[in-house]
Amino acid sequence: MTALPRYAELERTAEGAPVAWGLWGDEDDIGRMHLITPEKAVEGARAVRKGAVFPLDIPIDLVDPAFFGRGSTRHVTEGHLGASEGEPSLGLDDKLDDFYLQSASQWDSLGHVGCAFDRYWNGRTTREVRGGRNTIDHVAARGIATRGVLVDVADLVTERGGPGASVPITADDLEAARRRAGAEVRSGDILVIHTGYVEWYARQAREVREQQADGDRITAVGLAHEEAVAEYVWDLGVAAIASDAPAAEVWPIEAGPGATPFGFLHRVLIGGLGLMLGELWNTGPLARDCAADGVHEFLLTSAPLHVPRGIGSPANALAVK
Ligand code: UVW
Repeated sequence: MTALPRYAELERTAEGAPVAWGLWGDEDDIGRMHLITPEKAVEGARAVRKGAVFPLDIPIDLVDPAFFGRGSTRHVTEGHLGASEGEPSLGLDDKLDDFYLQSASQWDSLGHVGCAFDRYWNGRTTREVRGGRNTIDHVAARGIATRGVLVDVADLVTERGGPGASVPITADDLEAARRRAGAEVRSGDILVIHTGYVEWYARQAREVREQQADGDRITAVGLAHEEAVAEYVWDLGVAAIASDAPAAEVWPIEAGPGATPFGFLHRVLIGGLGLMLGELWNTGPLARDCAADGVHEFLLTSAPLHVPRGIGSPANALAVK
């Protein structure tokens, strides 16, 4: 395809949000995922050198209580073929009760948050998204295999008060971490950002977890609410970004007229720029390996659940070095 416009060339909504609607045609549902071509899978595979595999999903029930008013997943095992509960049986089945597709390591599809009220990626309405436009099944049908690059900001986050505090990561922080890693980022890569949040969360007592689960009290590290972040990510050329933070962006969001539209970056990144967000990924072991061997690139694969009209999905992601 022809080169993408630079961020500065993008159209703007009346509110000042950059929009890339129509860039991949009016029928597009996946936005920047188009940048992941067969050549990117080959490029990712070339980054595999030692056969080390890093599963990037946290346990499905690690986040408890659930964030943002969602239900907490409960795993239930049942006897198969009519076996009585609790009795020895020939077989077993199981299910996840109250399983929210965004409750653990996840992808936010382009149907998750709109650029403005009732205006989702590519100008779609809420009704159209509920009907299956911009939804995760379009990505699930392709699968994801590309080159991944990890940037590690965990130390600076700790210095600034820790991942469980409202610590913004700026575009300059990301660029400094990229330079430290000596990692070139190329078109169609997925940028994985290690903040330390998930591992910090796993160590917390119930009281802190309850505070993090409360939408009015949660404080969490994430991308800064500033336009420079959107510009940096767009011009970097990545297909998507993922991190171990609960909402990718710093929390709480900023409301009020002066804060629109960058006070809630989901609106700009997902709804305006067509960029899927990975959240709550298990980045710690991968980050430590990258620090140890100095190699920050890898093959990144992810198979979102094929849920027709799905808004999010477990990431089912692997990094292979
Ligand atoms: C919100 O949209 C609040 O968060 P998430 O992206 O985790 O679903």
